[in-house]
Amino acid sequence: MKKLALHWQILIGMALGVAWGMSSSSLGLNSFTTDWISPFGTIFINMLKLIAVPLVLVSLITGVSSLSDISRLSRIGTKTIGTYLATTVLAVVLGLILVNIFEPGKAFSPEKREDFKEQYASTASDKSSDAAALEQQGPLQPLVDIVPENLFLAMTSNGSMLQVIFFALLFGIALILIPPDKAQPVNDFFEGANMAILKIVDIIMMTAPYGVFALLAGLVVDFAGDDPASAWELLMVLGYYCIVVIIGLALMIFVVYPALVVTVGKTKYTHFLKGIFPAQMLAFSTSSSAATLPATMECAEKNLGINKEITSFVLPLGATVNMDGTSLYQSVAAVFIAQAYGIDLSLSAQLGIVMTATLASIGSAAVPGAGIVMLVIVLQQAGIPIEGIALILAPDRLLDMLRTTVNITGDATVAMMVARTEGQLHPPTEITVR
Ligand code: DAS
Repeated sequence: MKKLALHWQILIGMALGVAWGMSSSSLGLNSFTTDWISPFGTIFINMLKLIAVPLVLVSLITGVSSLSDISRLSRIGTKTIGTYLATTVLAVVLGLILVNIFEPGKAFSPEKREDFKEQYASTASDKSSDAAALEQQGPLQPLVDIVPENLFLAMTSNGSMLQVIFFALLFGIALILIPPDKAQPVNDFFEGANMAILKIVDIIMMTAPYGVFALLAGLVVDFAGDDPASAWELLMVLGYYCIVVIIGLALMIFVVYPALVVTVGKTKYTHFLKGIFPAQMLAFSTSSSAATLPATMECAEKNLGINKEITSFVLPLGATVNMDGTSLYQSVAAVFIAQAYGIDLSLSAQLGIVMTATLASIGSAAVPGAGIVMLVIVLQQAGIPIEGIALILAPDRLLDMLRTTVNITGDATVAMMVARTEGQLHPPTEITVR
């Protein structure tokens, strides 16, 4: 019998987890669930936390050092990287605006939010007191804190992910600047390490159906206790949270990208959407920008008429470092969790999220579930309890399909913009550009 695709397995694990959690209290299985099922959810979250630092370190070093040929394509390279960064920051800011307007995390009842706060009081209070302490140290302290004094300390669980990212960027740039014959062996090592770590992400994601089942069963039992009715509250609030993310992703697809494709790309958006649609469908079903890359390139060349020398540079780079959907999702998810735990993030903390979510999405691998792994970095940096990931893991797979679709649409948008401004568009075979 054909094996079910991973995301369907995860959705089934999710549904079974909720069903188990909802029936557990009426079957008197709450303590069994807490003692014998929930730990597997904790193991799953610990594996995500385990892989986050090595993933950031290696994928950023590999990503930055692979930009070495950009120095030769400096004009196109600068334009591409600059536009990628601009659309990513725009996506994060859009996410922050939406999550602060709709406040999905505050939809939990006050007593539930108190529960969350008590359950993780130690984590929340340590972190928020750190953040408070940070506030008192002066305006440039967040900048000072980006530079680690000890890389290995930065990589510990109390460390700062931004410090790891800072080192990775520095190391990648250094690799570009040293003689190519000296850099090559190091690049080869990190290429191999990157592949190995992505394989670990694959393995972790293979346990996802079981991890999500255990997490959700435990979450519903913790949340509902002996009152199954309040489990509905959890589902309703999660539904609200998903709607906020989906509104943000839809605004990217139907407002931000059209504005860029029409004004800079000088192309009708209906033509653009029709041209990129096959790749969007593949992104939706695979949840992987990397797996969709060949289709994105073919749609860009054949349907949108973008020359190969643009697509062969802009799209592979975009699939690796440009994840607008992921960065928007991370900013919404981070603030949603903070709201649920009653942590009011100051403006500077939210601006910190802009920086971390942008960098985290650059470091996110183009594989299923990468966005949730990198969310650990955004939470850690903002002092938000990482255990909050359990709250949002449930719908993550569906949201991953949607944000991956936005990710590749963003890549194609930038390719269209760069091609138009470089005069690198040819009349496509199937559809004429008006
Ligand atoms: N699935 C990732 C991608 O391939 C995005 C994510 O996990 O957020 O783009």
